[in-house]
Amino acid sequence: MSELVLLKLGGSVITLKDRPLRANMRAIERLSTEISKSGVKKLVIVHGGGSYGHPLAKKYSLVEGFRNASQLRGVCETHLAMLTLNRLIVEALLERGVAAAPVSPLSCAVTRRGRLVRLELSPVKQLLDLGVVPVLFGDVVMDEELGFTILSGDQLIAALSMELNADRIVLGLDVDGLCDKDPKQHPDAELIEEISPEELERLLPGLGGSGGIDVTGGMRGKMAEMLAPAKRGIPVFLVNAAKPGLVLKALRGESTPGTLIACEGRRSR
Ligand code: IP8
Repeated sequence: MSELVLLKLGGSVITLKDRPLRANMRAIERLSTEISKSGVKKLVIVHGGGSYGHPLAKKYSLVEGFRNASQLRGVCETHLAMLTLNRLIVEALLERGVAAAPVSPLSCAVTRRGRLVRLELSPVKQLLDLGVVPVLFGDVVMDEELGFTILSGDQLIAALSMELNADRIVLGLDVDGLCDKDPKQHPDAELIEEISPEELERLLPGLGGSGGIDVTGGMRGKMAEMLAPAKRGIPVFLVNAAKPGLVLKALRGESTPGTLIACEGRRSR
């Protein structure tokens, strides 16, 4: 049986974060080439929102849920912007011979107070069985209590990894991995090469939260989402996707600079 790998493409890598609705096509094309060369047979991709999702989600206060009808346009605009970014990624993959299909979380996920309570995964499973790469994304979703909210790609990939019994998660970020302190505030922060989920939990309060346009929690939010899969024995590898070749190596399971979150005994890269 081929191993199942889940890959997150961070929004800050695939978009130009300070320029609303601008994709980083050079990065998308390079990463699509790396994915096509990786030889991974069973792959699910989840991408972030970057400058397509976050500025609109912030403008219309979508995380907080329904307050007034003027936000409804924002729900639609945000989803449409995410579909546009998703299409650019899927097209780049198809051009490189990767059979990839868009899967929209708005149509298969429901949250309650921001946490996933339902996820219809039969289409994703069937795509995988056929050898197609489902490409999902952080999205605006319907919420049972709030009306709507933003589901981060990180919460989604964590849930997918557990529902699909993934063998590992690769998180492609715009930084080298996890540092022992917030590197934006502490220039002496050092990269952590390996960490257990229990040690990570202890570090969480000191990690950087949301900054700039990010509405979904920054590094602290990201790491909090990774605790559950890591505790279940799914290794999570953080790698700098802005540096050419590292995602390719991580997908192949080759040794590469980054941070591995894994229980003792699962610490092979
Ligand atoms: O970039 C958020 O997903 P993330 C998506 O993975 C939107 O946090 C629509 C802001």
